[in-house]
Amino acid sequence: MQLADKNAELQTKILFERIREIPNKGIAFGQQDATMYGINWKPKTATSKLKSDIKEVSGKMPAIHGFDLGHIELGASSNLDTVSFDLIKNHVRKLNKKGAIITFSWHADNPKSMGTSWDTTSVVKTILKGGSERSKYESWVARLSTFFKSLKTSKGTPIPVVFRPFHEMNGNWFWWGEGNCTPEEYKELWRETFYLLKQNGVTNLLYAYAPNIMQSSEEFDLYYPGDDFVDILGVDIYNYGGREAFINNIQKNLAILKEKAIQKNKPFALTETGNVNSGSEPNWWTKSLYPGIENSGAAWVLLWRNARLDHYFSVYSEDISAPDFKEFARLDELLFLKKIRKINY
Ligand code: BMA
Repeated sequence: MQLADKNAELQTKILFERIREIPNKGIAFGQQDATMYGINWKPKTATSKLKSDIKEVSGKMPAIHGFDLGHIELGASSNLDTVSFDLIKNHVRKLNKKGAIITFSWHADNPKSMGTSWDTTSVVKTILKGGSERSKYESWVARLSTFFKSLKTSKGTPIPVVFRPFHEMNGNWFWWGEGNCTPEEYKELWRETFYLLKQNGVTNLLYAYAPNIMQSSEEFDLYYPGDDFVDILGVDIYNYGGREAFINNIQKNLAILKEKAIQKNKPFALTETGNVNSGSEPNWWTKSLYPGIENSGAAWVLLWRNARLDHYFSVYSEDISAPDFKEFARLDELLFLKKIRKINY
């Protein structure tokens, strides 16, 4: 099986094979920023032992760890959520050593207006080859590349990671999203960014393409940059429409991904999810999330971040869903760090 990056490091190829093996064992559990902060805590120092709300509740560390690179493009020292990039690197190194799998999203600012990712000022065309903001965009990808190349073990071996840029493109909220550029421009943005990363010597990435909830399999194809530019298929789904709709959406969307994944011979994952009504659904884990992902063939499920009490998507020790999470985490199908480590690490 060829990766999108034909010059990928051996470590990158091994990571891909590990990911492909996961569905034969179960589904890996992940969270965004799991070790960076949680409800009412932050790591004290860079040398503190890794902590996570998930572990506090269940005794188990997530297997998949997501981080965001928004503002790396600006040369900033911390990301859009004020998480330090040095601390991210430190945790990536520690987590990689424990056998965890790392995935990065990129909430990049709008290169034209310099507003946030959610600033939908028309911009994609201007950063493609020949566009007025091209040189700025190239300098942004250069900074991104420097970051990826700096991910190394203490012995200097490259740390392979998943990169999931320009996500939820079938929604209209990001500058790279639906209505803010054409599907052709989107695909070109993806491919040109891929080539820039390669030109800059980045060889430790698996590329993940992840729309938001899809109504049809055509919606997946509309923005898909092509089999030669993607390694992992994903989808982001939250429970805005209530329990039944959430379960149906996950089942339907993972079935779409599974069909594509078989055709393309690539793994797939629920790359973002979370309870938007956290704090009010005691049995969300076993009665909402699990029925959606059970036996789906997905490699992982990644819960979004536990930022603060009015913005958290999973569970913490005092949470109403904590007892249910313990039950969920005990299911044989759910794979946490120790089990993932055993998969060819
Ligand atoms: C979003 C929210 C934002 C955050 C962004 C990147 O979905 O959680 O608060 O800035 O992700 O982490």
